[in-house]
Amino acid sequence: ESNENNNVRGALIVLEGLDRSGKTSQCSRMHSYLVEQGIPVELWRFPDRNTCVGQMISSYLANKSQLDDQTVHLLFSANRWEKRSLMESKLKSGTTLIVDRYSYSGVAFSSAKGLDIEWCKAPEKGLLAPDLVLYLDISPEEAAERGGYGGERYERLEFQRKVSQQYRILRDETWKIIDACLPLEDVEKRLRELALDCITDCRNGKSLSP
Ligand code: DGP
Ligand code: NA
Ligand code: NA
Repeated sequence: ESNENNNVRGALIVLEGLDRSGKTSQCSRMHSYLVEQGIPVELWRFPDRNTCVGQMISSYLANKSQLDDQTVHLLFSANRWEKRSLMESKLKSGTTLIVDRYSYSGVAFSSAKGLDIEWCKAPEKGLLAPDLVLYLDISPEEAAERGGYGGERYERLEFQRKVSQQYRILRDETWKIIDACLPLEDVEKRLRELALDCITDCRNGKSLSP
């Protein structure tokens, strides 16, 4: 009843964390749960490897092509920009988006290579701001012990340590930090609660910010 224009919108919910933090499986669990609750929701991820830009990124990550750090940074950003208008229309039409990685990954991974952090942030400006950032917190050492680093370019302990430091610089008081080493079900439950609260706030008229 609080929404006079009937413009109930979906929530933009982002999950971030190191490789092997459990993000991807938690995203899909959250997605299934929200579907069961009858909430209009889609599961997205970045990089989106399905687009032409995404295929360039994928080949770079697989070490099948070489690109300099600035170039690949801008490709990751372009990959988010190419989905921006679809993202906006989904949210405005009431669909909640669960997004596995977003601009924070962009800045954390590239600045971990030594690129200037402000330079890294610049191309992300103007993308839609998330309503909720959920950070799955795990030390690089614990993540590495989980095994199954897939062999992609960034999946090395030394580099993940640097990424972890950059995430620390980026995080602010609005982020929700979840201990990724708790039992899977506890992590899942906490994420659900936070997501449901956020979806409710958005339905009650919290506006979409650039
Ligand atoms: P994923 O598909 O979530 O495993 O991501 C692939 C790898 O790419 C992973 O190591 C994280 C990294 N990554 C994700 N987004 C970005 C980005 O925007 N910029 C950079 N440099 N790396 C990213
Ligand atoms: Na990965
Ligand atoms: Na992942």
